Amino acid sequence: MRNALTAALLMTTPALAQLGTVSDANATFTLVDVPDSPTAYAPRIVFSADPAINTIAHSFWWYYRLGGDVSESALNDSNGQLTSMQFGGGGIATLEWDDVDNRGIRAMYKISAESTGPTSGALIHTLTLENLTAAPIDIEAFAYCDIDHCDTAFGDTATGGPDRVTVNDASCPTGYAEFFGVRTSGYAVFDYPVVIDALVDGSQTDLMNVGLPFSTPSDFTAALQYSETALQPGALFTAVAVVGHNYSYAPCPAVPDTRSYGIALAGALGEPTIKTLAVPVVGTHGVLEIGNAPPNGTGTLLYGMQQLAGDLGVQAFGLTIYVATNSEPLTFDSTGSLVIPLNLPVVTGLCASDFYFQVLIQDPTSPAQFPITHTHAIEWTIGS
Ligand SMILES: [Ca+2]
Ligand SMILES: [Ca+2]
Ligand SMILES: [Ca+2]
Repeated sequence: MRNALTAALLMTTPALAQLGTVSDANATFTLVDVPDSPTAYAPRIVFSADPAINTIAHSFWWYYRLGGDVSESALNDSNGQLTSMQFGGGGIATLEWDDVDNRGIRAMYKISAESTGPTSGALIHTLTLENLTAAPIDIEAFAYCDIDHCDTAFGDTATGGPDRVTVNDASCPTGYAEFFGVRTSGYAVFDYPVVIDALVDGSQTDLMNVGLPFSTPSDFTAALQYSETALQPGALFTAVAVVGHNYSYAPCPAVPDTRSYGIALAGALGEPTIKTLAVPVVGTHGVLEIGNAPPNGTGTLLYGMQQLAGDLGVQAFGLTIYVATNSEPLTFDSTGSLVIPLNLPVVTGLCASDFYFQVLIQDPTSPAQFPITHTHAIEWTIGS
């Protein structure tokens, strides 16, 4: 149910390829392989942002476990289930699964290589899962990363926790690597292959904040865990993992918030509704849900960083408009609803910004001078 705004914010990329490379100035990411089964090891990747050091990351991948599963599974391409793989401009690669392992979840994995300076950068790994089933589901997601700092599997040490791990190698003392997760529920750090073996061993594994400091120089690997309880049908779950090279990711200090204001205008169906399904957290999708609109009808999303006349709105022709200044057309489904996921990228100036939303709806039963009803308005404060 993507509309034009959503498509634009999700940032689609045109080129199709099997496996490939994306880059943003000095930050380069290459995906070498994709797991061919749910119990496969993580694939090889190449990531570097410092021209003097070839690579800092040897492999990275996502694993998942749904409520009731006895073990974790790798996102994988068995039976050709990887629907699309795109390596596009702007340092963005996207992989999509319409239905992961026929489990009733759609997955989008976006990798964004971002330069943060001549010898520094980040890989932003964003995994978004959508519940396609008719019932709530519990999700555990795992970001696994094998960092080989200084392009050597040996010699690495690490400190930090619980959501941030810093990796050093005495053979290149001026550089460092970082593995960070947004809103994680656990971590594990061990010499290869302890962590990856736990993710593919056929039994249930939860990461109990173990392995730091990682003091004996050796082959660093780590995983971060993300937990979601009762993800509702049609709702999205997002996990973000950042691999930094001479770059330390700073999470947004603002607290995400959402509030309703203004007054809806009802037609014969009663008031059309707008509500927040997922709060606006940087690195995830904030999600709006529109309801009680005419089945298969059309409307317009008003959005922007400005309110009109504050919470009072501007009244004209029997309508009250609360939001300036952008608009996008919407089409509602057969139940008169629409879910709108809005992508909130990590490395942007979105932190602590306020956004405002309202929906106008084509409805000949409107009491206004135009055949239009409208929702009340929503304000988001974007945080972390
Ligand atoms: Ca090393
Ligand atoms: Ca396991
Ligand atoms: Ca390693």
